[in-house]
Amino acid sequence: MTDTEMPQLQKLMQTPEVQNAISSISPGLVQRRAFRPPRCAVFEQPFTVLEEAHGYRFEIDTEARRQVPRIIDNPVQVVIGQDALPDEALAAYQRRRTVGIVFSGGPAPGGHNVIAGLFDAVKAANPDSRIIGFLMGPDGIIESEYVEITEALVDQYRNIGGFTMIRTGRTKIDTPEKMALSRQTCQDLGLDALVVVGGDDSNTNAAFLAQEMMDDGIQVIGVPKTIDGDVQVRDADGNVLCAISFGFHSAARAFSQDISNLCNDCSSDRKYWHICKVMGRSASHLALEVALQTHANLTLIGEDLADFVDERRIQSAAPTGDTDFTAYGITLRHLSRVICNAIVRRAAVGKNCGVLVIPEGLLEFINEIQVFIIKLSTIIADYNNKHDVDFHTAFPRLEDKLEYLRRLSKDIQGDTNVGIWSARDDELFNDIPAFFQEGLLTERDSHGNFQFSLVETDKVLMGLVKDYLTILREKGFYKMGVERAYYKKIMLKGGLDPEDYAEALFVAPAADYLLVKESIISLKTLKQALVKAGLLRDDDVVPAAAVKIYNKSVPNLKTQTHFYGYDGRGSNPTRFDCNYTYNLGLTVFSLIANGVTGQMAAIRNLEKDFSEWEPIGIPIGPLMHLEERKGKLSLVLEKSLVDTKSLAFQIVKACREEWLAATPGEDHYRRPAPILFDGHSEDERPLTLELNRLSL
Ligand code: FBP
Repeated sequence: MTDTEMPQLQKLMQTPEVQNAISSISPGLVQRRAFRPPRCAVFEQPFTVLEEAHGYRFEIDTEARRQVPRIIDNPVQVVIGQDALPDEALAAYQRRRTVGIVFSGGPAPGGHNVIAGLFDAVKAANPDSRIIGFLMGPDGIIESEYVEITEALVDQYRNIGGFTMIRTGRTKIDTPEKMALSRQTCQDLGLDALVVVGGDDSNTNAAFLAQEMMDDGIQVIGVPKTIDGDVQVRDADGNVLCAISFGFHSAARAFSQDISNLCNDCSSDRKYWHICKVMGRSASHLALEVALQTHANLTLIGEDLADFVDERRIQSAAPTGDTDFTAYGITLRHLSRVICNAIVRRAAVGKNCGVLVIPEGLLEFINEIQVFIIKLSTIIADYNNKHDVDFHTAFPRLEDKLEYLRRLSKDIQGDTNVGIWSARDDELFNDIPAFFQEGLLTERDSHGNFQFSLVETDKVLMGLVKDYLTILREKGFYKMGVERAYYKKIMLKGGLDPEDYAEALFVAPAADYLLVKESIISLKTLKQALVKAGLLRDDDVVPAAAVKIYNKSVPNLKTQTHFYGYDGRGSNPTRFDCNYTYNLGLTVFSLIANGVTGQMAAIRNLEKDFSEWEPIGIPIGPLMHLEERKGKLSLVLEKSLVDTKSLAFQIVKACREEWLAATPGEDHYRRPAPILFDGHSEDERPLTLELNRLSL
């Protein structure tokens, strides 16, 4: 740019048109910020009280009763709207409060609206009340890092995705020191209540904090967050209290939009299989919703694979009267065969393309891998408990880690974990590719969870798929089907009789898509087939048209891998999540104002119309049970996995064949609308909820 052009550019940049184009305040942002979610009917009244909801039953873990005795007998409570309160109750309701709030774990769309709902309710009850936002997750509580949440701050983030306002972190308040520091911060700030917005681990933390801070008069309330959708609450009789955690719908819709675009792309040029790994650390809820939203050609559901029974193995063991236990549960190899089958069948009808959805937590449902994950988690946790330096610092390189495992298997480590890692484990582990070994040895998160997002599950699986497809191609079982009309055109153009050649070339010469015979796997075998059929002599050259048809039948699998996770986690919330989270914020205040602690705010009837939504408080203590974490049993909230008996799953299963579309003609993709904020094209709620409601 010349010196004379520079001032001109600067002048131009000041014009409203350019300013408008480069402003970070987009029209969509303005619209989102201005939106005020509707309130559940009970919040239309100025006050609320809590009523015990009878008829719910929990099976309480004895360890939970021992560790959180003061909140374990909390009941389920329903929020009821009131026009007026008796004087004493009114004073308690409206008293000046300081409420702290923290985000914990991964972001989930809608988090800002929890703050907005809480802020609006707190300020409506008493404009002098304060809200403190702890920064960077639980670390903010431990280290007393916080901001005061003001109206201007709330207005900046209404209906906006991310946890940007106060950010988040994964630290767990899991030691007496961290608990003491957290308690000190809450006391120093004069908190009346602390709100923990998080998933299973964070709500577990909330329960312990509630127990610990009861004597300080500090109430602790949890909020069910996670895009994974695995925080769902039912009582012991299966009655639904919380159908889904917030953030799930928005993330699923964001993933579905992108995956639907891939369906459009791949059915246009028919040259790629798109391999889409979709977040969801353990449960496959997101993959299931994506399947319903997009009708991708093949969606794997971890929970379904865990139920797999290899009938052939059972039958072959039957005559001996033995049970072949290896028949239960799927292996990686077998799973790769399932994928190959889909690819081969679509290829046979000319579809050298497709969309495969893999849930991030898939490996947890594959027997042989799950065993490795559990064993390695125990070994790493045990090492960390016994040594000053942690496992990953002590053994930074993969070779060092493998050497440690080798020594362990040979009983020369002087460690108590001898026996966990056998010579056979070592042998099997050494058989897998280095990148996968690294993945399985990867650092566990602060809760001791295996970090599935760091493992290239798709790469492991597709490696096996490609190897097996090569074998199938060499054996002549994997071919591209050639369209009959195309075949005819090429042969006639080459001066050959299509009917004569069809008999020699194809398995079923009358079909719409013609499959070249298994024995024809090269130009040499093509010539042999034509000679055998009397169409050529030994010294003839294979006609160009026949070569062209043969080449057309040779498959060439090209894949593109995609990971859908962080993008959806950061997406703007759908209207469902905006409404859900804002009302969760209002519910949190009702629980606080009515003096309870150790409860999780929730909305009952999420699967129904908004007019039927009912804000409730769910006791956290009874939801806790013992699970293996960091090599020992710990109390945590039970994760909800996909129920393979649920209607949503059964419908996906029933549609599998149709969505695979291994038939001539169009695929059956569904095109979900983008996450719109107004208009009527948006789904009212997750399709999973919509369907499961029908079986409730
Ligand atoms: P939360 O359970 O904390 O909401 O997070 C879930 C999740 O989004 C998983 O789907 C994913 O495996 C994980 O977070 C990734 O975590 P990180 O942010 O540590 O990479």
